[in-house]
Amino acid sequence: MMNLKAFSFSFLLLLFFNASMVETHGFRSRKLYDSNMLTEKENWFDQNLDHFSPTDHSTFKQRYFEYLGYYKPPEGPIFLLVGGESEQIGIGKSFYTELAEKFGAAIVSIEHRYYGKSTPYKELTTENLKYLSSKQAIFDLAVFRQYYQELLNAKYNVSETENRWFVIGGSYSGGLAAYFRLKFPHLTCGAYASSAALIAIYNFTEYDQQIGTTAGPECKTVLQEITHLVDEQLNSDRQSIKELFGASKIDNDDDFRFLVADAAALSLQYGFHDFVCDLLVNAKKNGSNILEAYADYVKNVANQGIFGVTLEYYDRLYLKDPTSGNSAYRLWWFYICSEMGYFLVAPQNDSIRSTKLDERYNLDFCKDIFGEGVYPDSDMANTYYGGRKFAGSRVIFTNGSQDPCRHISKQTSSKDLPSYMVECNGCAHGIDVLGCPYAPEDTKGDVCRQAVSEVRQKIAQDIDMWLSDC
Ligand SMILES: *[C@@H]1O[C@H](CO)[C@@H](O)[C@H](O)[C@H]1NC(C)=O
Ligand SMILES: *[C@@H]1O[C@H](CO)[C@@H](O)[C@H](O)[C@H]1NC(C)=O
Ligand SMILES: *[C@@H]1O[C@H](CO)[C@@H](O)[C@H](O)[C@H]1NC(C)=O
Ligand SMILES: *[C@@H]1O[C@H](CO)[C@@H](O)[C@H](O)[C@H]1NC(C)=O
Ligand SMILES: CC(=O)N[C@H]1CO[C@H](CO)[C@@H](O)[C@@H]1O
Repeated sequence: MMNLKAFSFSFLLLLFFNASMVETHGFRSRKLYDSNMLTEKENWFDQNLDHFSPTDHSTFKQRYFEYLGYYKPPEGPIFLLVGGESEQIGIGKSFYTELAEKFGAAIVSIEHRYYGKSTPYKELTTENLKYLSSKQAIFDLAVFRQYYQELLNAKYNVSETENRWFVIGGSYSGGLAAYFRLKFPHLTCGAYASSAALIAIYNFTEYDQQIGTTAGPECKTVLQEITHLVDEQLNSDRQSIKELFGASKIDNDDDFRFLVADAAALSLQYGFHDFVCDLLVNAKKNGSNILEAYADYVKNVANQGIFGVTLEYYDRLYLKDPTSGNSAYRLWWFYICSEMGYFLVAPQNDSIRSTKLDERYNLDFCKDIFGEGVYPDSDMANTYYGGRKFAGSRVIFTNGSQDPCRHISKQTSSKDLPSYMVECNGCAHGIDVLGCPYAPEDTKGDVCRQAVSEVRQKIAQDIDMWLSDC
């Protein structure tokens, strides 16, 4: 959701992707084809609610899935797929599970605390959200790792055995995988962090700038024109412009502005440049109404939740409600608002989004939803995890050349912390895991598929090297 948010894939996207990209972890895909599921059988264990309290020993039920079909007991490695900002419904086939098959690994996948069924509270009041943080989440992984190791030992009648663990995630959960390796290096042999949200940034202006670069000058100009037209019409007739976009229920005008900006950004973040830009550039060239063309696009994207988010994701009145239907949105915003920032503010110069989407907008949004005193401390997050000076080891980072979130991932590459750039038109968020946004027979996708395949080989080599030396 950060707009990272958008780590999401839902049904329609599958039309564009080949089957192997139907994938969950970290990228918030929720709707999977059953045939691609390796398991949907739930398992539960008791997790500590607060890892940092000396006196409170309450627990909650945390959900996980396991798949042992590829496992070569008793020495095969264990791949821990880290749950991110969505509910987990099982383990689906993906590049991650291909790797597990290659290495004879057991696969375990754990749902993130508070999301899906792993929630300690029914009502997500701000008070009840106090145990939702990345710190608690990585301690969850540590506790689970010990628990599951014993469970597996019992299952195979071995004792005192320690399998080689490897943690894997993408986007937000890619960041968690890297943080886990950083804080608990003795519990893993390494981590693979795809398009990871690693560095906290308060004013995340690079996001809008990268969207502009990815869109290209022609499309960017049309997007800016749309922003301008929307701003004008909000001043003259705010109801009818919202109606045009099918978004009458978003009362706050700036929330609406955010929706207008984000709907285009989502396509670009996921490599679907043509999906939005061809439409707009054509409409502009043939003299049709660009606002109407774009409004139709936004309705399509937001009503159907094509990128995993619907109108409610932008609507503070909805988000405010601690019992609202889609709790994942509220949970994600709490993380943004209380910890990391990633405020998608308009850059000072040449922005695509409305300049009204500034720091103040974001702070008010957080305050309206969660109450006074909830605001992020990005500096503190970077102090805790390292930020640009991330000092972990044996973490593989990847980033897509067109992904706006690459700017919060690892900036440099070194032997112990390799960072691979997957470079092509369409190489965007999670590209190495999700695969190319082209149909298999589309020759336009050849460059992309080649780039993905090369990086995947490097990833497998690194994992091989670290597992054999662990
Ligand atoms: C472990 O031991 C139990 C009891 O001795 C036995 O029933 C089971 O088949 C064994 N499992 C494996 C995987 O060897
Ligand atoms: C964020 O941007 C605002 C201007 O929009 C500026 O006043 C503020 O100092 C910036 N904050 C940080 C932490 O960079
Ligand atoms: C102009 O382009 C838009 C977007 O591609 C298309 O939907 C529309 O039919 C075109 N109109 C004309 C008159 O060609
Ligand atoms: C503002 O953006 C334009 C277009 O990208 C660029 O040409 C110009 O140099 C920028 N100005 C500043 C002050 O950064
Ligand atoms: C922001 C960014 O692009 N980060 C890195 C992505 O990966 C390449 C290749 O290692 C790096 O050079 C980039 O700095």
